[in-house]
Amino acid sequence: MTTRREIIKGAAAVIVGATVSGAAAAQEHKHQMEGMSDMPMPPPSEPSTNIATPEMAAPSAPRTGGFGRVRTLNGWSLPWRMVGGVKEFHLVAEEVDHEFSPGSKAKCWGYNGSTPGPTIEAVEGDRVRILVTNRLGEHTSVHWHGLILPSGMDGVGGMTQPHIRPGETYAYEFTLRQHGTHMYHPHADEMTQMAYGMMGLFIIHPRVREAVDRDFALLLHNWALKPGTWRPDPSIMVEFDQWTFNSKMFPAIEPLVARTGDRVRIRIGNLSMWNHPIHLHGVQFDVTGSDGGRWPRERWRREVTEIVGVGQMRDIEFTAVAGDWAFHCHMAHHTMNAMGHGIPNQTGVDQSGVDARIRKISPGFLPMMKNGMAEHQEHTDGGHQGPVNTAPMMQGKGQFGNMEMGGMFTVVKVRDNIAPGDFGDPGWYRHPPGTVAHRVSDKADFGAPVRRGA
Ligand SMILES: [Cu+2]
Repeated sequence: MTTRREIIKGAAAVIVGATVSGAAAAQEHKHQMEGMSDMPMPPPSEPSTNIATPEMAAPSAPRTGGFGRVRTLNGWSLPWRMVGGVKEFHLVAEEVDHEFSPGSKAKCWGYNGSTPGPTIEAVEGDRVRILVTNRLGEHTSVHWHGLILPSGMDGVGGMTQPHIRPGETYAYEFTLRQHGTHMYHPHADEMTQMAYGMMGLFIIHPRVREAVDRDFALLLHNWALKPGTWRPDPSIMVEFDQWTFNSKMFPAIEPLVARTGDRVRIRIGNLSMWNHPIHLHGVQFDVTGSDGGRWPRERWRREVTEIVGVGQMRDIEFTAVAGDWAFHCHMAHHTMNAMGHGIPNQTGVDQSGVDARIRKISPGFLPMMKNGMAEHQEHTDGGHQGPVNTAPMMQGKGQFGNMEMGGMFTVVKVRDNIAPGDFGDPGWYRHPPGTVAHRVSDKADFGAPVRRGA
């Protein structure tokens, strides 16, 4: 039986330059990736060439690295090392302490200290070996979603392989015979393990580099983290209350930063329990690929919203236009954080007098919704306490006021002066004079609009 110490040593050996702590490793490699994300792909003739840090280049050190070509929002790419001509990765299935956004934390499950797990990046033609160490309390397996491989490497626990029991490490090994955007996730107690956050992206680059300047990737997911609890409920089938890009919800999702004129790709995978119509403001994007790889150009479609079905991948591409552009799921409840869904509708209800009586039973009761729900953000921003460990339903401050968003929402921020490889938040867009919607009257009877029935 492998001891815990041996497992930790094994994991540390492949995560070069990081501590044995998974969370610290994630942080370390996030920083590495920030400097590496725009580095060139290896030339086609040398598909195994790495981007090496100085310690990686030391003669005695194994050849180790990761591409960091893809910017996994709020995430990271898994380093690898060459072992006898095989690109070897090491995933560790384990419990992680996760923060969805400030005010909402949970015990989740993931890989190598994060949910989603690190992105695996490789090149078409690579021979890859993926070690999977199980540090959970129950067995697991990993299914390589969308990859063409031998049946026995497909990761269906009990069917194509024995389950990976707690403490065990299994090796998956196959040659990558395709390129495109793919995923990995357990195929053992799948409902529970995915509900707790076990999933990751598996991106295979073509041998000839694609003309893309910025390459973002994210996984869509949903969670049932009931107010006042610290562990998602895997039994929930429909009534989720947290909606995430890479296990983060607005305002904790990082912006997608690009330079004006950049060709931008966003790779979107869905391992949630709902289909999500993903919408981008400001441009018509091309849908350029799916789980089936990059489509021939004649199959590209111009869209502004693309439904990413459960278990599907979609790649979208566009040429960046200066501005701040909302990027979100178009299911309006999916751009909210935790909220109750079964409450009576109070809009238009005169609650005067009732509030004082309710406060006798429930001190602190605040009547809401008479004129809509926007006041919710004012209340919570003003210090009105909701349930413990529950992110306010709507959040976010823009340069003109409350954004009243949550969940699957972030901003594509395009500026003229962004340096290659710079993904830092540039702040809010400075609109050219005369290009912002503005008030022309504060009288409700202004003008002579045509109104039915008036
Ligand atoms: Cu959605």
